[in-house]
This record gives sequence, structure tokens and C-alpha cells, in this order.
Amino acid sequence: MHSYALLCAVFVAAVHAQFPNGRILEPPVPQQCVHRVVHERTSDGKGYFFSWRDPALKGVEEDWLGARNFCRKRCMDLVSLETSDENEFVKSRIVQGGIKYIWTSGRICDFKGCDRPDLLPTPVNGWFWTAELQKLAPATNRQQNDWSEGGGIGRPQPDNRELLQGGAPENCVAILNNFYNDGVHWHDVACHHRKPFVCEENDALLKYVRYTNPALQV
Ligand SMILES: [Ca+2]
Repeated sequence: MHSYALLCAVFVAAVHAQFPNGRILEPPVPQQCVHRVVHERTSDGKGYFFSWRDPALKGVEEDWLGARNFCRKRCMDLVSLETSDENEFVKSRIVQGGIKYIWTSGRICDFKGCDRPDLLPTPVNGWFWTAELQKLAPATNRQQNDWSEGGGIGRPQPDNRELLQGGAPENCVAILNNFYNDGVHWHDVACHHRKPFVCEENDALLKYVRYTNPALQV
């Protein structure tokens, strides 16, 4: 099977397995897509929303799923950092805003169906941008990603620290702004923590809403 299709199938199955308390990954809401707020648009045409710049969201933090759903209702999703340009763009806005940390769409594939050989070992090869269903480079390839070299227990990220200390697994990817005196870099963090977030327009969701609502200017 095509790897993209397989990852889709894996992820759709996982959404239900992953959030047993009745929470789901929300579909886009056409009217909210129409009225989505775009704070900045980059030269490639992608629009971005920064939660701390929205007067109604100042001080509001969401867990990883809550942040994804806020974005998805608006035909956006949490930001995916596939290129260093995009990574540097988002990091510069975090620093300008004096924001401590944000959620990205990054997540580890650690559920049923994630035992595909190319996703193993999970802590190295199991990371992907959920918004784009695109794998991250192996965590051991330090040139092709932006994992921090430090953290709460002095180990390079991803370190799964919270689980090691008896808590939840660190399954989601955040950018931390020098939180451990380690610069502005990626960290694996338990998904239940609440953080500000960055949304990025999502082509698949926009296409879907445009196709199903041809009269709307989305
Ligand atoms: Ca960590």
C-alpha cells in the first residue's frame, strides 16, 4: 500500500483509539473557514494564525488536541515545520511575542498500526507532522531536524522525560523558547499540557470545504 494512504489509515484509526474520553478530531466548519483570521501570509501563500495575537485568546492555552481542533474548524491545523525557512519564521514570531512555548502538529506514531518497519524504532523513526501526514527525519539525524540538545534531565530531545519520571508519555512536539536555557528548539512534551499555538492553513481541509460548499468564498 502507498505509504501516505497507510499512514492516513493508521492515523484515522488512531484518533478514536487515542482519545477515549469522547473527544474527537473535529471536521472543518465552513463558516469559520470563511471568517478565519490570518495574521501573516508567507511568500508561498500560506496563512498563519498566532493564538497570542488574537485579543480573545490572549492568555488562553489549549492541550494538543484542543489546539488542533481550534485550527481545524477554521480550515487550518497546527503548524508543521517541514522546512528550515518555515521553522525559523515560526521561531522568530515566538521570540518576538515573548512566548514561552507553542504546540506544533508533530506527534509520535505509538498506536495500533504503527509497527510498520520504516516507523521503527518508534522513538527514532515514529515522529510525523499530523497535519500533513509527513514523517520527520529520524530523531538521530540532528542536521535534518531541530530537536533541542538539552531539557529537564539534561538529555537531548526527544527524551520522553515525563514518562521516565512516572508521568504521561511525551507524544507531542512543542517548540520551547529557551525554557531549559537551551535556545529555541523542538521538545517532545506530554499532549495534555496547555500551550499557546500556531495554526497554518491546511490545503486538504480548504479543498474539502471548497468542494462541498461551491457557493462559499473560502
Ligand atoms: Ca522532552
